[in-house]
Formats: sequence, C-alpha cells, structure tokens
Amino acid sequence: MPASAATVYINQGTGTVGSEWTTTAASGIHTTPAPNPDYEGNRKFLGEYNNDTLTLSLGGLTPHTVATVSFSLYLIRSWDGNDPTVVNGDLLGNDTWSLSVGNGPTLLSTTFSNGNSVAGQNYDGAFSTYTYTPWTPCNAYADYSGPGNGPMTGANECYSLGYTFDDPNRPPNEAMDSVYNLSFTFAHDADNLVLNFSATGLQTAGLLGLDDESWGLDNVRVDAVPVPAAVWLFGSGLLGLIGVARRKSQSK
Ligand SMILES: [Ca+2]
Ligand SMILES: [Ca+2]
Repeated sequence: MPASAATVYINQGTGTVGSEWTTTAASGIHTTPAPNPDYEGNRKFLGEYNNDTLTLSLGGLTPHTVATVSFSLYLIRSWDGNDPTVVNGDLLGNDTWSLSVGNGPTLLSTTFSNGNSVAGQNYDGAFSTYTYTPWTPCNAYADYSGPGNGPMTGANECYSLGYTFDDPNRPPNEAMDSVYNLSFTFAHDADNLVLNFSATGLQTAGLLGLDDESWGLDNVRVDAVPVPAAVWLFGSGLLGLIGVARRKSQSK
C-alpha cells in the first residue's frame, strides 16, 4: 500500500461484534481452543460460520479511488475442496468460500480443502500474503497428486488453531484447521463500501454442522487510498496551462 493509505477499519476480534457487521447466523467472538505452540497463543475471531454471509458495511469514507481489504481467514475442520463423493445424498465437496463487493465485483469465489486425500482445492495462493520469514508452505498432503491444487495450497498456517475432527477413516481427533492471510485491492470510489464474506456448499446440521466445517475472520482491515494531493495540484496546474494557451491563441 502507498504511504498515503488511510486505514478506515480494523477489527482484531477482541471485543463485541460492532453494528457495522451483519450476518445470517448468530454472530460472536470465538476463541481458538488449543493453539499450536509453534504459532501465537489463543486468538479471538469473528465466527464460527457455516453456509452464511457476513457483511461489513462502512460509510463516510474519504475521497478515494482504490480500496484494499485484508484479513485472516480461518478454515475450521473438514473442508473437502472439490471432493465429488456423495454420502447420504450430501455432496462432500464444492466447499466454497467467497468475497464480493456490494454492487461490485466478486473478489474471490473458490474451493478450499483442509486435507482430503482424493480431491484438491481450486484456490492457488494468488491472494495470500506471506508474513512469516522464511515462509514454509502448508500442505496437508505434501505428496498430493490429484486434480486441482493440493489441500492448503497458499495457507499461511496449518494445524495452528487447535481444532480437531473425528473422521472414521482417519486418526481420531486429528488436528484440522488452516489460516489464510488474504489481501485484495480493487477500484472503488463510493463513500460507502459493503463487503460480503460467505461460504456455500459446506456440510450443515444434517451431518455435523459447525463441528464439521466452519470458518471465521480475524484482523479485518480496510484501507481507502485517498486521492493524492499531487493529483489535484497537477490537475489545477494543467487547467492553468490550458488557460494560458487559450489566452495566447485568442490574442493572435
Ligand atoms: Ca467434510
Ligand atoms: Ca464438505
């Protein structure tokens, strides 16, 4: 981000959920249960959500032409990516997470997998910001050779939040979560901004609901890049030159 970027919103997930957030589900601050000591300690975040939409509505933005939204996406338990398997009429895969701008573009709509040996995910890491140095790629199955990108491609953290899942075909109470630090910059000049964070295709109450597949947000930050003063100066200077040129041509 340029130095002139103005931070207009930060939510570290440490307080109550502000009125700028609306959601299709019960909203709250959750605390990670048993964090991996290799990472930071217990974290508070907005969640947990299932096939829900979480909307952030901001108003009164200063004049700007570009906005950036960045955040940590927590993917919890058994996200299946593109798994085509159907169990009891329920498709395991097509586990999709999306971000769109209200009355604007879809910034991301893609599938994620937290470790499914038969199907990968569509997310390829394009919007991940890697903050750890040196950054070690997370990959739930490093030798994954199936279609799509391997599970956890582009994740900043894996097995770090302390969530576990009991899959009858896997070791009991297996650690299963991932964190993606994502950032999107897009053209935007309205004085209000609506962002819709959502998921679709997740297993719901018919199976295990939130104990099966869920997600949350942390460290949400929106930056609106002000129209630089230099642009205004250049613009008025240009108008002045045009005025001079016009007067010169009229004096001929
Ligand atoms: Ca699952
Ligand atoms: Ca699923």
